[in-house]
Amino acid sequence: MRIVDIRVIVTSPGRNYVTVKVVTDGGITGVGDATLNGRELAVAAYLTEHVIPALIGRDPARIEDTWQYLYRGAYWRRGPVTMCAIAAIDTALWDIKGKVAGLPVYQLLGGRCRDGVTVYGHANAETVDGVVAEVARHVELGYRAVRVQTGVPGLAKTYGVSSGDRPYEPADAAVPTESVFSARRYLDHVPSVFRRIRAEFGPDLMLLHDVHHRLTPIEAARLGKSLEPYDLTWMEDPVPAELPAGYRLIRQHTTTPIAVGEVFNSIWDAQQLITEQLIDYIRATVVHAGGITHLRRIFDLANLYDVRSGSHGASDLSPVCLAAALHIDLSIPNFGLQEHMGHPEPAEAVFPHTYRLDGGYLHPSEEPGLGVDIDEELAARYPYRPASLPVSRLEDGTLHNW
Ligand code: KDG
Ligand code: MG
Repeated sequence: MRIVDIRVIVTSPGRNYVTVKVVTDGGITGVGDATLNGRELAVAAYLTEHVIPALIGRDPARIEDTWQYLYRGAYWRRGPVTMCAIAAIDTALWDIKGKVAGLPVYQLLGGRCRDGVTVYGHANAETVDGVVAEVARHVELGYRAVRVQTGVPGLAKTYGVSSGDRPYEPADAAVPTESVFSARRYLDHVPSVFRRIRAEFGPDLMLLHDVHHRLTPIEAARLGKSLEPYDLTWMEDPVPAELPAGYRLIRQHTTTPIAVGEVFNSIWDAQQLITEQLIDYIRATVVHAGGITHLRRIFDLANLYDVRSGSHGASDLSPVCLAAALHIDLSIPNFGLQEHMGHPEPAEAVFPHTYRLDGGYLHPSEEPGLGVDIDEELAARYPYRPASLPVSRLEDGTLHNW
């Protein structure tokens, strides 16, 4: 079997997505997600100019060798653009292998380790009353775990909170918009939100919160400590992860579990946090961390150190990525939680899929391969629209982490 064509499909059914379709001489095709929010065309160009020409004529069955060829074989390696491109090709090759074998990908990965994939949904609102209603809506839908984000008094816009009644979408303009953050206002407010939510919903519901890299280590330690009475499942990305020592400091002060890694691209980004047991959940996922092949490697390392998976699953990770993530989630021993934000309605149609949500569980497709595709004709009706992630400043105008 040979690869005869690889198409890069850029489409915007409600938001931008980049998808590769690998075509083989026998007619079997595979898909992979290559979306890097706000930097989509950089990945598309890397694929078109540097990756695809080298892959035509290769045997699609050689997944590991192709991964090594694209990673080790490139002198300029790692980084989000490169790793998204590798991820997309790798995912598509697993899809092809499943179709050739006549098996869903999770069977190729060792088979089922659980009955379903526990997911967490997103409850967000500007006010505490509003977010209570949103959590109630998720509980009604069957979710067993909910991420809670609210506005902060005194700040015009807060990460994770929708504007109006549209689903939350941070990539909101062609040129980055700006918002203002204050650690003092944020730290004063967040514990009161979780006090209320825990009181309203009792002890069973798993609660999560995303700090989105906004705090310093000592501020994060204070937040973790103040949230302990409300028994969070995790506090996410409390500080940027360039400096793992920051997590050592947070750990010395709080037992609130920590989840990190949605921006990680490789096992090397996660190695120290995992091997020093500085985190509880590793949030790397298929599209940003080198595909199914490499993510399995990260989760295997995590398993040795009692760190569980908690894969990123925001709406900018396409249904192709989610489909692939579910096959991994089902088949690894150390699964923790899977994020489930859902996708814009037109995207659900552009990416026909057979994974399904049942109560608080997602179930991967039972079809051979990943069980997801891209309708290229429909995709062509949604042309790319430039959209950037915002930037964040402190109240005095200093540029901060978004
Ligand atoms: O593209 C960036 C988003 O995927 C990210 O901001 C979402 O932090 C996020 C999350 O936890 O879903
Ligand atoms: Mg996050």
